[in-house]
Amino acid sequence: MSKRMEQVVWVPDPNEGFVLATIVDLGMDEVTVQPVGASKARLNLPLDRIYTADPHFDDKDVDDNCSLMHLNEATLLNNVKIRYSKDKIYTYVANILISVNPYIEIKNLYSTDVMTKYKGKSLGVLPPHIFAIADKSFRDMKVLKQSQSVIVSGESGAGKTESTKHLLRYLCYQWGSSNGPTADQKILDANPVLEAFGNAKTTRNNNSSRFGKFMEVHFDNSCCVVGGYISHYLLEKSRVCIQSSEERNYHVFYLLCAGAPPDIRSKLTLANPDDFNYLRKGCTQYFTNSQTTKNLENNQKSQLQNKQGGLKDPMLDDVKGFSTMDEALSRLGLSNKERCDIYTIVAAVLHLGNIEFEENIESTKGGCKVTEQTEHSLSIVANLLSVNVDELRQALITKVMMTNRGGLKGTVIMVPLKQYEANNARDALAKATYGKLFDHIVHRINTSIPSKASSYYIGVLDIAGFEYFTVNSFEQFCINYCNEKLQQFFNERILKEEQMLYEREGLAVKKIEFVDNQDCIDLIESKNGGIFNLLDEESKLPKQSSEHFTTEVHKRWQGHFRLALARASKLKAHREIRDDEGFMVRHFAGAVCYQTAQFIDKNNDALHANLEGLVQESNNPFLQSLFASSTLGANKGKLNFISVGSKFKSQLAELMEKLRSTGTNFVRCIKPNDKMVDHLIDGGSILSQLQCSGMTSVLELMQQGFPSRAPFQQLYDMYKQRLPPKLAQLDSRIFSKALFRAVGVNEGDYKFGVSKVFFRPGKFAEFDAIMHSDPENLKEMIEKVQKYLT
Ligand code: AOV
Ligand code: MG
Repeated sequence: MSKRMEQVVWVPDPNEGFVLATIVDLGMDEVTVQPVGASKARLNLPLDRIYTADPHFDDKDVDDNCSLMHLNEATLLNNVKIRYSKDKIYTYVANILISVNPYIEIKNLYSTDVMTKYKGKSLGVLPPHIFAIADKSFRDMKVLKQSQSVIVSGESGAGKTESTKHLLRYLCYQWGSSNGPTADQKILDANPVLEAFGNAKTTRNNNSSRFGKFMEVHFDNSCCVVGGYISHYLLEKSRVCIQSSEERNYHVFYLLCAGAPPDIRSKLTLANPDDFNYLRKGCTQYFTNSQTTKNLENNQKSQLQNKQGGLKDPMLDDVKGFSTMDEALSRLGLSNKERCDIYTIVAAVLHLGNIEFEENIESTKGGCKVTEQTEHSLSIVANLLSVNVDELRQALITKVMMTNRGGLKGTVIMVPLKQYEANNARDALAKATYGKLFDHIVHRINTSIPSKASSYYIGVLDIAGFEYFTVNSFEQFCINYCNEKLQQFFNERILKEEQMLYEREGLAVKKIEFVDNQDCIDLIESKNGGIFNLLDEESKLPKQSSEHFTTEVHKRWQGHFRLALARASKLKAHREIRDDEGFMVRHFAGAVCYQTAQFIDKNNDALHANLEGLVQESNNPFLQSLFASSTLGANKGKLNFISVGSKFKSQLAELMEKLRSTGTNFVRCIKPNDKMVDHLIDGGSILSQLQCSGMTSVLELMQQGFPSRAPFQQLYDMYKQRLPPKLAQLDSRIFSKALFRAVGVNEGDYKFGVSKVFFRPGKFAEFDAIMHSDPENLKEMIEKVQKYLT
């Protein structure tokens, strides 16, 4: 006991994640600890909340966390922290890569020299790197003759999109052809375009992707890049009309105002972003042209530079941004006319936002009209969209409805809209138009990148991780649902692959169980009263209400472990929520309380019948084509409903099927702090990200198994130079066995498989230490090996 009492342990700490402490007293099921540090008081903790610290915890870090002695969340956090302080942003946990956003350009981390170094190297030969994962995917694809995917996850600003770009760049650099407008160049050109239209400045990330994507790089028989394909998910359309304070709309709006050549700007009547309602409701600073950008941003720029150590923020140059986007579009094969068509739609959306309405006091029917001051905007929009100005006006301020009363049954009537309804109609048109434009752009990029002769692909998934805010709405619900599915897949893969490996290698390791989250997935997606299903049902009712929908959810899932009343949630909401205003879901990564007020609205992708009719009959063929695939027309006057949830559900099912058919690699991105600055680490937040990404459960699994492994050949190669030539010629397996006996490794600490030797946690390091000990010791070892072999 007295020995244990001096033991150094990790104990939980709300700010730092874990802090060091010494054990003062061991009770029956509680431990008394003294945290290290002068002012800290003693704590009583349950036994399972303290973790033994590894020796040399204070400065020694390891490339692969699995080579530590004690595998748990505390030692992982410590290892990641120490590495980060040494600018080692990457760490492995077996084959999973953890990547911590440095918020600063680390010199020479992604140069072509480094790319060359990583080519063909097995994982673990060189320090952990995103390039190593790219290379592994490629080698797996080639050897196993199977497509591969890399799942990149993490919260907003953790570095997913940057990681994705490094992965794609590596693949294209190594196996693309180097000249001409080839597939690989087009894959790389897709990014600035997607970012212009789908990224925006938020409070969490100056270049936040507001959509998810799966980018495939296709290879032919001889493993050269021959094509690509992009799938996209859930563009945040609400941002087109409104942004939170300090946030911006999609980059492209500013790029166009600031960077488009004068002739385009005057044709589209674009000038200062401040002139537009859709750009005014958010960030207070705009970057109108190089000059004003400088003025407006000087303050912020220097702040950023102070904070980010001169990290260049591409956001600050909208002028350059425009030409980058425009040139990329052009290289992708879009003609001047096509690009102009696109910019015209973007401008139309901006002008649309400037149309305002007021109550129509002159009319006996009530309703509203376009204000005098904004008639001008109305005609600009009509002009840009090539629709008749009066038809546009009419479509914005009235609604077509089918009567179902008495003798008038089946008659189409025009119902005047109230002012706020007209505002909604205008915003709906803007969101729908922008959404369709985004779909078109992705589609257009896909048609531009050839994909013939493809044998296999490597797909990279860049999609937002689990999230919860003070107020959570439909967007969080969808993204967390997606993360439940990905988590299930992660568990399946990591555990299954681990177990398969043990089986293949003939190791008798008992099956490891994990918490299955299928019940949570069912709650959300079940055809039989799942939340999406209930929401669609509600949307089809003539009189919809979010209170009714919410009550139905509670009724259907009463008593289910995963669902609870919103007020059961201990999470802080802005205000108390009534039972019919929301619900709480117990996700794998924690409980989230959702407010359902806007679920019905946000779940509906359809436009008012007359607005859709208007754009479909436009004289602008491009606009017409954007809306061509819509389902309307036939059911004019009926309730229009296109379910966002159902679409996402089936897209996700398709994605999961793809992922299941590929070999997978995981990259977990971690955001070090909320301030977006370098060299600052918020331990508590990192710990919770590690937990949310399932990393801590992987460690639990590994701790029970044999996490470090080395192929016989690799062991052999590792120690070859230290052996006499005669020994170095032996069969690697026989040699390894003799070596293990000679070194005297404890029987329980390792297992021999068919091609590898497996070590219990931390044991490989011990073994390696012996092998690298003083020459006398080694000599003795070699003599022993020789003795065993004769
Ligand atoms: P995200 O994709 O995970 O957020 P990003 O990849 O956009 O995050 O990264 C956010 C910012 O962090 C970038 O704009 C860079 O300034 C910086 N950064 C990320 N990775 C690196 C790196 N490896 N080296 C240097 N700086 C980096 V979101 O899309 O918001 O969920 O929706
Ligand atoms: Mg992103």
